[in-house]
Amino acid sequence: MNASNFVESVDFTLYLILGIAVFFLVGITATMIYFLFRYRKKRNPVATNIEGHVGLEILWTVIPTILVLIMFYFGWSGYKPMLSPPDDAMEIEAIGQMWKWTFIYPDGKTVDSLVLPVDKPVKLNLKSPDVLHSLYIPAFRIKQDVVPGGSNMMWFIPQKPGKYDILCAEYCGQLHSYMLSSLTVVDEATYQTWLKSAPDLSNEHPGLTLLKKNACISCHTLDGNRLVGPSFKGLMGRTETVIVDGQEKEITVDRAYLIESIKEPNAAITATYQPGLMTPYKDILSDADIDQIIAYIETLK
Ligand code: HEC
Ligand SMILES: [Cu+2]
Repeated sequence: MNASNFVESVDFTLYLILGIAVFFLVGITATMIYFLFRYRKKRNPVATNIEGHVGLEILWTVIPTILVLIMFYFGWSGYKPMLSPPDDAMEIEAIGQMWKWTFIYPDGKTVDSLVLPVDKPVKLNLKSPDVLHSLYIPAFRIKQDVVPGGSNMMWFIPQKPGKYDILCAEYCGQLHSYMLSSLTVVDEATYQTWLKSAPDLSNEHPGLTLLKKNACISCHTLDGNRLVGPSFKGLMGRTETVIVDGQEKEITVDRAYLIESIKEPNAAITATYQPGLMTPYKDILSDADIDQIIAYIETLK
């Protein structure tokens, strides 16, 4: 059994095109080598001026046209079903953001790697709050751009239990490679158990949960190390240089500054860091969420 319902048609088309390409590579190379010997100077001392050959020209126009149309036929008939998900497909939001995938199930369960039941059609609604990403599941032979402001989707039927890679196939900045995730296909019963199991967050600070959920920690560390953005460790109360409208300014990090930095990161750019990388979270995080995050940052002394 194939990993997904699209493996067969995509692989067939690939091998068909590869087969035709190899056939011509070998055929043309062999003919060239044969001509090299057959028409070398010793055997063919006077060059022949060939004016053209209507029959041959028709032949090498018609045959490649037919071959290209055959490739198109299989390419198109394999691609077309990818555009029409069945009505009973389970719909999951798939959010690609710098640099993390987030999947939201119909019941609100939010995870960073997919678990799906075998033999059930699934439709992923692809969203990006920042830049262009591309959701790619190589084993399933599917890939689709995730366009900010757009509403692309992809669908498939997982057919074989197992664990498969999910990648971002569109270079989306420094930590693009962090967008490696996974898709685990399990039987229905295991899936139902998994769906009901809530991750144990009892000991986790709600602010930390938010930092994880919103992928803040793909750019900010909690341990003092510099990543794409400044570390959250010891951030509250720190004196730092920020750039406001091109002017350097010394500030002491306080609540108001943190709120502004999260809502409007480009209002004041922390010196030595790149502007424009962090998404403004003013429409993404509620004030209560931001309160939790700041409360957590305060604990990182
Ligand atoms: C794509 C990378 C990226 C993500 C994701 C990101 N940030 Fe940032 N952040 C930056 C960069 C780069 C800076 C420094 C430049 C600036 O001030 O805008 C920064 C600055 C900050 C600052 C100011 C730090 C200082 O030392 O002045 C805070 C606070 C902050 N981010 C919080 C967050 C929170 C909270 C989230 C998640 C909701 C988040 N960031 C997500 C890249 C990111
Ligand atoms: Cu990406």
